[in-house]
Amino acid sequence: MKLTKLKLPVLAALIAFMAMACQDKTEEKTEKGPPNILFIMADDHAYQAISAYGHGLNETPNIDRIANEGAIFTRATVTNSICAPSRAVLLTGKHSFVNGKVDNVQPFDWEQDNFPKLLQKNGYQTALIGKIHLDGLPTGFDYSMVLPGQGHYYNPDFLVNGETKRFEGYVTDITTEETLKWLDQGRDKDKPFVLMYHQKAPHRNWKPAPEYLTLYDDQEFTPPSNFYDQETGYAGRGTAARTQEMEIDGEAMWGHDFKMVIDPYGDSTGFDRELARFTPEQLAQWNAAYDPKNEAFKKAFGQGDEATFSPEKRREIANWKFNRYIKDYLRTIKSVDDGVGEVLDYLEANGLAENTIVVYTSDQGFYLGEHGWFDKRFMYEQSFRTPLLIRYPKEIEPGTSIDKLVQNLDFAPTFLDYAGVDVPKEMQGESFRQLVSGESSEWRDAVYYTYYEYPSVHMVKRHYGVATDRYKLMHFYYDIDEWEMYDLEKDPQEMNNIYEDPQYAEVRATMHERLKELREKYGDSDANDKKFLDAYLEAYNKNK
Ligand code: SGN
Ligand code: CA
Repeated sequence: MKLTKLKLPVLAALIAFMAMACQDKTEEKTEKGPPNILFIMADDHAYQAISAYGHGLNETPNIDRIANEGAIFTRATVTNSICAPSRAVLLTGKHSFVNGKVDNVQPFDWEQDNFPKLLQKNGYQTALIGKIHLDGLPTGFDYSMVLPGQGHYYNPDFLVNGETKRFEGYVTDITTEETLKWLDQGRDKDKPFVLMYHQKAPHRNWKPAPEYLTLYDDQEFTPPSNFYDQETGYAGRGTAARTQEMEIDGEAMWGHDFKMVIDPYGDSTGFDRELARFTPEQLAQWNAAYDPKNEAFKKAFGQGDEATFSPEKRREIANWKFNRYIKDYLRTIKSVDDGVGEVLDYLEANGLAENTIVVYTSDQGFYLGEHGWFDKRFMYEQSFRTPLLIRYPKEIEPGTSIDKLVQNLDFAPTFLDYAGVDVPKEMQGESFRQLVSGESSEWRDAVYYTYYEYPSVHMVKRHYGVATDRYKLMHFYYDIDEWEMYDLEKDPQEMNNIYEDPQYAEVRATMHERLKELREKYGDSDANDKKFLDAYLEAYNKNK
C-alpha cells in the first residue's frame, strides 16, 4: 500500500508509533550505561550568594534546583583558594604541591593525567567550554572552547580547539549558548559525556549583562557585621589580616571596580579604556544605567577634601562602595543562574536528566564584605569554603544535606568512581559517591590547605593549615612566622586568634598533631615551598 493512500487516522497512528520507537531508542542510550557528567563551575561564586545556602542575599532559583533535587554540601572546601591552582586540583585530584600548579603564575603541566582524559580513554566524549585559566591547550578534551587567561565580559575572544575567535555579546550568555549548542549538535549521542561548563562570572570586575544593569537599583544591602573590621586594625588577628590589600573601602578602585570614568573627586580613572571593547549599542545601554547612579553619588559625596570627612561620612561612602560592589557581583550571578536553568531544562527536555550527574561549584569562595574584604586566598572560612551542589536522581535523595569536609581534591576520584573507572594511585582525594548517596557516613575528619601566591596582588601571605569541623590551625610564613587558631563554634567569624590562649593548649597540641599527620600523608614539607619559590619570584618580578 502506498503511503499516499493511507487514511489520515492510520497515518497519524503510524507517525505516533514511529516517534515512540525513536524515543525509546534515545532513552535506552541516555538512561542506561555510564552516567553523563555535567560539571558547572563559576569563578569566585561565594556560597553566601546562592539562595540554597540560606543567607538571604539574592535568589538563585535554578542553581537551587540542583540542591532541591539532589544534595547540598555545607562544608565543601578547596585545598588552595585561588583560580588556576583550584582548577588544576579539580582535574588531577592531587594537591597543588604534587600537580605543580601552586599559584596563578607557574605553568600547568597538561601531560599529567586528569579525570576527563581517563574517562575519554574509557569511552566518554569530553568537552570544556568557558574559563579554565590554565595555560596551554587543554588535554583530555575532544572539544575545548576556552577564554584565554581571565577573558573579557563583553565581546570576548575564545580559543576554539586552540584557535582564537572573537564572539560578540556577553560572556556568560555566550558560554551557555555554546554549551547548549555542543549538547545539541556537538555531542555523540552514542557515548556518555563529560561536559565542563565553566563561567567566568562572577569574577572581578563584575560587569553585568545589558539586561541586568539596573537590577537591585531599588534595594539597599546591609554589609556584614564585621564589614568595618579594618577600623579596629583587625584586633585579635595577626599580621596577615592587617597587611592584606583587598579592602572594599581601600584597594577597590573608583574605575575598575566601581565603574566611574571620572572619580567623585574629579580624577580620570581610566575605566573608559575598558569600555572601548563595547559595541556602540552596549555602551549606550551601559551609560544609560551607570551615569545617573554615578552622578547621584558625586552630588552627595563629591565635594570637599576627602581627608577632612567625618567618620560618619566615611562610613556612608564605604557603605555606598559595598552596595555598588555587591549589586554588580549579584547581577553577574543572575546571568549565571539563568544559564544553569537553560541547561537543566535542556537535559530534561532531552531525556538526559536521570542519567546525568550535575554538579555546581566554584573554584573557591569569596568575601562579600566580611572583614571589609573582596577577593579570596585566605584559609578563613568565606574563601576556604566553596559552594557544592550535586544532583543524580539515580543515587541521591532530593533534599540531602552533607556537612562533612569534602574538598575539590575529591572531584576526580568521585567522577571516576561513578563511571566505574579505576582511580590512579597518585590521586589524593576520596570518592564521595557513597557519602552523598547515604550508603556510608564514613569520612575524613580533617583537611589540609596550602596557599602560595605572595607577594602578589592583594598581598595575602603564604600559609598552610588544617581544619576540622570545629577548629582551624594556620601557619603564615615566608616573611613572617605566625600561627593562628580559631574555634569556629564560639567564633564563626574568625575574629579571635586563640593560638596563645592557655585554655586551648590541649586543642592546640592535637591540631598540631593533625597537621603533621596530614603533611606526611599528602607528602608536603617546607622543602616543597622552596622548590616553587624561586620560579615564582622570578616570574613575579618579570611581570611586575
Ligand atoms: C586578577 C584580579 C584580582 C584577582 C586575580 C586572581 N584583578 O588579577 O583581583 O585576585 O585576578 O583571580 S583584575 O584587575 O583583573 O580584576 S583568579 O580568580 O584568577 O585567581
Ligand atoms: Ca577564582
